[in-house]
Amino acid sequence: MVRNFWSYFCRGRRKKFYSLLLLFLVLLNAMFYVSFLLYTTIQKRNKKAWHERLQFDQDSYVDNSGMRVVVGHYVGGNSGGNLSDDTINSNNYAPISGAGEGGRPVQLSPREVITARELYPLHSYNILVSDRISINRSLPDMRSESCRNVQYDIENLPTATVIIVFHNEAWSTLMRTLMSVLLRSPEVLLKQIILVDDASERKYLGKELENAIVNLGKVQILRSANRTGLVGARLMGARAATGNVLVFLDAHCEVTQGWLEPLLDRAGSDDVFICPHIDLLSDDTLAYTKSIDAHWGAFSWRLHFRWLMPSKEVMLTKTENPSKPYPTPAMAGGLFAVRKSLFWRLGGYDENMTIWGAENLELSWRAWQCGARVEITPCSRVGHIFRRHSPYKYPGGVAKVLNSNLARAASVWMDEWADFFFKFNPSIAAIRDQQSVAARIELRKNLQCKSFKWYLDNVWPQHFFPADDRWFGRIRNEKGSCLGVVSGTPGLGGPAAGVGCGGDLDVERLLVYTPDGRIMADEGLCLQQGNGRAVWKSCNDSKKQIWNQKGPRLKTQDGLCLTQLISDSKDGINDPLTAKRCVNDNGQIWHFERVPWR
Ligand code: UD2
Ligand code: MN
Repeated sequence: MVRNFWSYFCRGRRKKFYSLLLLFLVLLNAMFYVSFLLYTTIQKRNKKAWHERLQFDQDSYVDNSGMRVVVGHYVGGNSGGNLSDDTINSNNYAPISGAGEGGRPVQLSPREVITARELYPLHSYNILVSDRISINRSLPDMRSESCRNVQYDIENLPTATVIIVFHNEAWSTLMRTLMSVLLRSPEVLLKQIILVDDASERKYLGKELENAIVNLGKVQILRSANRTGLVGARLMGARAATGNVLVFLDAHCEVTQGWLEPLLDRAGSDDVFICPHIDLLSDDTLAYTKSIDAHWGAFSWRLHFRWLMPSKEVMLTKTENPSKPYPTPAMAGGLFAVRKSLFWRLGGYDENMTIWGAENLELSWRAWQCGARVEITPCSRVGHIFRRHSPYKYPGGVAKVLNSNLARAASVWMDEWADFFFKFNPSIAAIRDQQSVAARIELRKNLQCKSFKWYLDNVWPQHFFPADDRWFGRIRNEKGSCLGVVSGTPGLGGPAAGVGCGGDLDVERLLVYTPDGRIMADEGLCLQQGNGRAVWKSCNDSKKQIWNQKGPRLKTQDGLCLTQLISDSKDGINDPLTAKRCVNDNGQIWHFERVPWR
């Protein structure tokens, strides 16, 4: 047949030629097909938002608003693993021309990746990559069009003292932070830069650092004799500041064009702690990526800082006036500007907070409750390396350090909600009495600060904490299991299921039920009617998050009943939940078991 086919067209040499041609065409076609496949895969990958393209470990995740949320942060005590003293103490900064310019990622060869992995615990970011990028690298202008159009009266802005505290920071990241400030701040506005060394042990941060900054003018180093922590170090810097406005930065940041003016413009008003919009410097490639426009800061029941979607009102002002600073319930803590007089008038920092943690919440509550504000300006863009673990030691242990700081902040500022926090965190309650907070309570009294209730009602009415006008407890199904979040990653939500009920202190099983019918869990998750199963989703205004209590049933807006299905799982937990036509079924009967929250 095939033979006949060929002989129909041609014979001999011609036949050979045509067979080759056909083969060639088939090959060409295959090549096109493969390239097409490759192209579409790459396209598909690139179509995904940047944050979906990144892969994180269990300790961090990207939440609904696209912000990287660091969860397992409190892992201290890893100061380099088995690395030699030589490695730990040497400065291997060796920039390669063009590497990382324009904020682009730096890729390593497979062999280098192995070395980079070994060195990673030293700083909890890729030091090999950082050492290749010039400390003067260029960055794109990250501002929106409307921010670029704002005109500042530079001559009349207050001056800045930039304070950068560090403990065992890498040379290249510290210097890049410093140089980015020097390169991108108007000369007249930058009064001084103070580096505060919190008792670093690394050799290169000694004389070598001093030599490096000696000719930079404006830059000075203060050194703390003992490891005090970031609060002590920042206070040291603040005491030495001669500028009108204090601007704090972590030691692994890069500021972009126009970063300083909007901060000083707003800080001039003397009633606000103003934060830049924090972008992301990848801990792996050091690429500079924008973080999502719509975010503000808050915290979970355990008082872990979280980025969340801002309120509806804020979203509206953001659309109407994208260059306007907007309020945030809490600040991340590391990057902010404040008029020096306001900083001291409101009591600086709680000096008894050591090493790391909780000072950002304490400062945010103090600011709001004592008559000032905390805001984010979208026009100041600063990149920061968010890390999964703390690379440095916590003298006395991470838990003790962090818990003491949290206990201090909660006891002074949270009123009834401090009782809630301590009740469900007994290990922190146990050290509550060891904190001497009399001076801070005195400060609160002298400043005539408002209550935590006022703060929740006015600054963060969207909060997911229990309150007197909300029901709090366990919601148990007639079939035995309880409503609860099963996802291993806090804040991520996912399909809802009936889970084991646990005891009264089992905070994962405890829920808030609001008067308007929202079932809220910790981390700002609300039970939502999904397409099939019910799901845990970030609380929002959707009607699908409203569950009306009708007798023992929970009904959706369209009259369906929240139903506990029974799957074949033997332990009786993780049985799917859904909204179904209401029938005579025990899976639709829910018992509200109140648990006192304080
Ligand atoms: C965030 C804040 C950080 C601080 C912290 C809570 C941002 C971007 N970062 O965690 O500023 O508010 O939450 O406490 O908002 N350091 C010392 N001495 C120490 C420990 C740390 O000087 O004993 C320095 C450290 O070198 C760094 C800065 O303090 O420059 C912040 O520490 P971090 O980067 O480990 O904190 P981060 O960003 O995870
Ligand atoms: Mn940091």
